[in-house]
Amino acid sequence: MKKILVINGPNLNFLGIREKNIYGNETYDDLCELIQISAKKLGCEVELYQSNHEGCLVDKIQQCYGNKDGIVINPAAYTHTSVAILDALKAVNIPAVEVHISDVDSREDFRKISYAGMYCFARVAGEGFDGYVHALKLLLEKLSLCPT
Ligand code: CA2
Repeated sequence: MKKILVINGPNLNFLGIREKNIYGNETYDDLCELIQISAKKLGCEVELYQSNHEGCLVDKIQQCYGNKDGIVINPAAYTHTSVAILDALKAVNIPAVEVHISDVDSREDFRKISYAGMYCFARVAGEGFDGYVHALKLLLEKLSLCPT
């Protein structure tokens, strides 16, 4: 069974509490439940992680080395700033998909740049929570093409 890390960056633990017009009414716990239910249906094992700290996200990505088959990542605001997260993804060198709840390209200009996206083989944006399920499917498809 493929082992996937789903990793979320800063403030996503506030989902469903503020900015509901952009990110919806559902909470981070609801998101985790959706992902785990979908993972079961898709036949993969998912570990979920969220942090507000860049270094913790880097540490968690590094721990994937030799332990995970792929990564689904929403780096949140660090998408647009973090070369450290890009370098960590490059260092572990396993397939990764970038996901965003909102349609980042139709928002402010500063959200158009994505450092993590320079490594990820695919990006899903603007599909709400379902985007995580879409990202998982893309990752599993990719992994089935390159079995280890
Ligand atoms: O659309 C996404 O998933 C984002 O990654 C979310 C980030 C944003 O900086 C990216 O440009 C796009 C922000 C996450 C903040 O989440 C909140 C949730 C509830 C209340 C406040 C913030």
